[in-house]
Amino acid sequence: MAESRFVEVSREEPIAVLTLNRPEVLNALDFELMTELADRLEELDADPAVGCAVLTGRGRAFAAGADIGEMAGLGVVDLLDRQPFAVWRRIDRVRMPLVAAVNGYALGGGLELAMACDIILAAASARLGQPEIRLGIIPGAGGTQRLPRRIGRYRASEWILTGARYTAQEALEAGLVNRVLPDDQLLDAARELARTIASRPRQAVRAAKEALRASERLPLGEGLRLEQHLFQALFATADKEEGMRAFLEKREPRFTGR
Ligand code: DAK
Repeated sequence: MAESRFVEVSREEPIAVLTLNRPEVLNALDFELMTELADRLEELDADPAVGCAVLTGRGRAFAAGADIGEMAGLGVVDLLDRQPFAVWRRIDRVRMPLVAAVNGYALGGGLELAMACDIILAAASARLGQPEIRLGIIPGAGGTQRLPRRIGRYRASEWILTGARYTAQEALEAGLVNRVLPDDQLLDAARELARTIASRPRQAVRAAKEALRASERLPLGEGLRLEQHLFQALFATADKEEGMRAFLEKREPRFTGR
């Protein structure tokens, strides 16, 4: 795996832990960091030995948003030329599940990155929000679409229109995070959850992720059709045979990912 400046990868098969490592600026997401993150995630996604990844941040932040220093120098032509949105689409296309372990600030693009993951665990001291409005912009990596779908339109309106920061407990009550953990237990809890997911049959896990993510964009009828197709496809896998046979034989299944 290639070396990264800002994204540390710890392979702990069958999982991997990716740590955003730019703590001096609270892991501000500049173009280089985002590109490295997409590169590393794609490499891990293509690796059959890895079934789930944890994403977290070094220091006081998960990520305090896009790099304001970098953004300040950009005009609209730079956005059109550099296509900064493309790297976010690459992260959205990762097929293995991602667990966000939000260890501190998750603001703006940092929260959008957490929301691009499939499950969010938060440390008790974490602070979350979409402060873009204070800078004269709006969320640009999914916040206006994903936040209302996750916490409801009125609550999302308040978060996005005020730019306020919220505690992990408030995020839990809003339904934005799965669990709040004492700070020193966050990473172990995320690892354990990731290991459980990685132990499940790989093709079924991917299919479930695809269907779950589609539920946010497809009308119900189309979503149900997608679910049916994915369900049917799994009947061609060896792991479906093994999973059901193991149940009937009252033994632990031995999945191969095939
Ligand atoms: N960018 C650059 N530097 C940042 C930063 C950021 N987002 N956040 C913090 N830093 C830097 C600070 O400037 C400071 O650097 P030095 O002064 O030491 O050189 C260092 O990190 C420590 O921060 P503070 O001194 O401010 O620490 P405090 O504890 O006092 O405050 C804070 C922590 C998180 C409350 C504060 O740092 C803060 O408010 N940070 C900015 C949060 C913010 O506004 N984030 C939203 C940015 S807008 C897009 C996709 C996504 C986006 C845009 C486009 N496309 C696909 C095109 C997303 C946009 C955003 O996220």
